[in-house]
Parts: sequence; C-alpha cells; structure tokens
Amino acid sequence: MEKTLSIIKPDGVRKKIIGSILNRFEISGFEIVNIKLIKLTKDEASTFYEMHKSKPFFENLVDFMTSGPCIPFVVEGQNSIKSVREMMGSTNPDDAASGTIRSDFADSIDSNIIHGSDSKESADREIAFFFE
Ligand code: IDP
Ligand code: MG
Repeated sequence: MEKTLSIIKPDGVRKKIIGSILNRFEISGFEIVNIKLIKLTKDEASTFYEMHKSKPFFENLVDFMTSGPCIPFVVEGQNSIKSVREMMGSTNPDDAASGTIRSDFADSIDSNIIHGSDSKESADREIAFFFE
C-alpha cells in the first residue's frame, strides 16, 4: 500500500466542496488515514513549495496558499501517487480531462483546488511536513 499527500487548497475550502472532494477519494476505494485543517504561514507555504522558488508565480502561489485554511490529508491505497494525480487532472484546469477534480471545480491555473504529491520522494517529504 502506497501513501500520498493531498491538499484541498484554500479555494476548495471557500467553495464548500471539502465533502465533494473527499467523497471522490472514498468512492475510488482509497483510505484517508490522516487529515487536518490548517492555515499555513508564509514561511510554511514557502518551504512546502521551495522547489518553485525561482518561478515567476512563486509569490502569487504563497499568497494564495496562505489566503485561508487548507486541508492536508494522507491518502493510502494501491498506486495512490499516480492515481491521485490522475484524479486531480492537469495543473491548468483548461487542460484537465473531464471528470477530474480540477476540470470540475477549478477556476484557473493559480486557483486549482487541489495538490497531490508527484513522486514517492515528494510524498514522503510532504507527509512528514504536515504530519510528523
Ligand atoms: P501541480 O500542482 O499540478 O503539481 P506544479 O507545477 O507543481 O503543479 O505547481 C504547483 C502549483 O503552482 C500549481 O498547482 C499551481 O497552483 C501553481 N502554478 C504552477 N504553474 C503555474 C503557472 O504557470 N502560473 C500560475 N500558477 C502556477
Ligand atoms: Mg507539483
């Protein structure tokens, strides 16, 4: 069984779709094995997204991720890292396949509802970041 870290971003909490998003994981057969609601500080959001520090969107991303509470949660199941990325859809919701979370709920590339770890290394680091 593989674990991955997902986050309902502040736009998802504001839109009151926490339940709708978590339900997709549950009906897809995944276990939610840890979860909390947290408002990140700028320092925390900057550390979480440190791999994007040099990108032009970094400051905007940190502002967005600290704009309200978010819901980090740990998803467990077979192939969860890849499966969760597929359930999320492409980073830009305009490119996301229909039926994915970003296609159905996200407004734009910088307000795209959900995060999911992109590799085993990221998953280990991100689970530890929020839950250890
Ligand atoms: P991912 O969330 O699909 O893994 P990443 O490339 O890791 O995408 O980027 C992290 C987050 O940064 C994205 O989810 C999105 O919110 C934001 N982001 C990425 N690329 C852009 C961009 O070109 N413009 C604005 N925001 C972006
Ligand atoms: Mg990413």
